[in-house]
Amino acid sequence: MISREKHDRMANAIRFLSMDAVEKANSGHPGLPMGAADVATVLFSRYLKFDPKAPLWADRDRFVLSAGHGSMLLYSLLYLTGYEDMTVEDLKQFRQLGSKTAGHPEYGHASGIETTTGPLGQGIANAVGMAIAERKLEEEFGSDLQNHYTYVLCGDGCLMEGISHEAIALAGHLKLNKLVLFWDDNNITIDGAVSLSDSTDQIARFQAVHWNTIKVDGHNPDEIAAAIEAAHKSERPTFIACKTTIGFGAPNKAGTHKVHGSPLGADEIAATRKALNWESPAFETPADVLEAWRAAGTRSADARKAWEDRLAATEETKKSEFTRRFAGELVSGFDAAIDTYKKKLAENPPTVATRKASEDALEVINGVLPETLGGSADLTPSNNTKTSQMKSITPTDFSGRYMHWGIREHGMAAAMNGVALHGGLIPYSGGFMIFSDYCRPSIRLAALMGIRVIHVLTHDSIGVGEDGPTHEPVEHMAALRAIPNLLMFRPADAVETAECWQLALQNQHRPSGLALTRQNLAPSRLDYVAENLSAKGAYELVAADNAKVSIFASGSEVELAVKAAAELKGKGIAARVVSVPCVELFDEQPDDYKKAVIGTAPVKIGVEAAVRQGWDKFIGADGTFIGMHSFGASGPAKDLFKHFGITVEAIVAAAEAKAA
Ligand SMILES: Cc1ncc(C[n+]2csc(CCOP(=O)(O)OP(=O)(O)O)c2C)c(N)n1
Repeated sequence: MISREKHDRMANAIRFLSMDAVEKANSGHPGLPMGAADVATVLFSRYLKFDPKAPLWADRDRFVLSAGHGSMLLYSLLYLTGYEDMTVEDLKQFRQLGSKTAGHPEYGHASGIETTTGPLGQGIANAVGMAIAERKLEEEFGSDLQNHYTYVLCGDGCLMEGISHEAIALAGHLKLNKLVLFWDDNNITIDGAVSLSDSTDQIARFQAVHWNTIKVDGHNPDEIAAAIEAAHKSERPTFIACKTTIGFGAPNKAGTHKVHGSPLGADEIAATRKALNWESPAFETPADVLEAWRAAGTRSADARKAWEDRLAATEETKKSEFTRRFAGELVSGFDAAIDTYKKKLAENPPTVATRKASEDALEVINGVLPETLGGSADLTPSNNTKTSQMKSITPTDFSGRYMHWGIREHGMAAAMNGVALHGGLIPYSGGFMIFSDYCRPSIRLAALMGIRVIHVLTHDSIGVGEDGPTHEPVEHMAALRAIPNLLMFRPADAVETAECWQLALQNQHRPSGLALTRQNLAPSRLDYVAENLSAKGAYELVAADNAKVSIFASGSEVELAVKAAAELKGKGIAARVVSVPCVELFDEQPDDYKKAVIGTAPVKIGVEAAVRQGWDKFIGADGTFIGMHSFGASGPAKDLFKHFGITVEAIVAAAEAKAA
């Protein structure tokens, strides 16, 4: 039992480390760690199941600091509870270049940071994904191996962001009862009082989406503890509104926005020391307090050992499957399954839309990889993401493998990040490519974190047709290609689609997007080739001796390029075709490969039903680009391609004009 006095001193240790680190960095947010220190102390010292000696323990509780600007709260906790890779030195390096203690928590910088937070609201949705993963894996592997809570701490800002609503509505619907959200209800944001911009009744809001709601004094450890215990008994996710004072303890600045985003200053820190009766110098935690915190850090060591014993005693096949899944490794027969499928495609190359080709590839993939968690943002029949193996997940049945995310692209993408971060599952989504804009912040974070989430982005150009310009991506390929570490695939036919899926799955530390067509495409890869030709990002599809013209194209425009090359040949102009399924992978090839692919033909033409941006690396500034220069339009797809001049004739004419 932790006495009130001890609790207060433990919480104050967080407050002072946070104040001191922000002061030293002369940058950061002391207000949240000071205000939320009591909530965090109760959670970490009494309830959170974690072991700093085994930070990746698959059955640990997850803690997400959604209000990432309060990062010093998390760093203080990691240091105090005894994570070996978080030292006082690290705290002193807060916000410095190359330090683990970045301005906002960054996944991978130090153990115990479960996700990258900072963009408000993302952490809530990540946590929903983690809770989904836990529930799904408990269903699959049993509660002996998976049975943990997901806790998340958010502020007013997280709750104002729209993504929070997408996430909590889904969590309430799915009855994710092992999800507990603490709201640091301090009434303050950057501009001042919350009342400047919001008057939401948050309790009513959470009740409306079927959460269990509890209100506590966020500085009263007994009330906080009682709320957590009530949450553990709930059949729904629990929202704990914790009334707190931002910057708690600072005599002159607490309760004001002045403590939100700037150091307290030496005078105010000295006054806080006095007010909280804290005598230790900066960055020093009194021995008895550190000891209490270290004891909190060893609380779950026995539970972890017991879990390891249970895993060791698990039947061999199940055990190795569980271990493989959490290591993120694919089954050994995965590549062989794709290879067999490629052989089958070569026997009878299909004319299909790549969204359909993706479904066919997924039929093979989902047959061999039980860890895929498919889904769609309410576009299942259009995205073709649900294969025969996939039963829908429902609030009462998590034995399925298919998520109906609802019309919530942003929440979906962020929750998928949470699923991937949790481990044990590979999430892939479905959505219209145009609405990648709606989930771009989460795709960006997946890329920043280096996690494997896969976005199936169908209806990838004016090929959408009648739905018109609101639904026709134009700048999206370029915009997505601009995100570092994201692999954007735009396959040209069924074989490339299978290859791109293979690459997306093999890349354990990168997210991927697959841009897929609505309209049918003629096959461009007619012969079986064992090698994954898409792996180099771009390759010569049609060769020509002494080529005068090189045509570079991706996706649906490869078919046009191939036809144009054949016509040019008939006219005595030698033209080669390069298929470009993934610009990022091409960029990573050695220079001599890139040179060979770009070739020496004097005329270079790029074809993609999208904006030119990015294509100059293939065709040069003086190359010809056949693509989009404006928004699309509504009409049958074939009329649109003609209207916007993306045709075989246009390619041939451009080549003739320049090759002459
Ligand atoms: C999506 C997003 N928009 C804006 C910001 C910048 N920002 C950081 S903290 C903050 C205010 C948050 O207020 P609150 O959640 O109440 O935090 P507190 O003031 O209690 O620390 C803002 C606007 C951000 N990090 N993310």
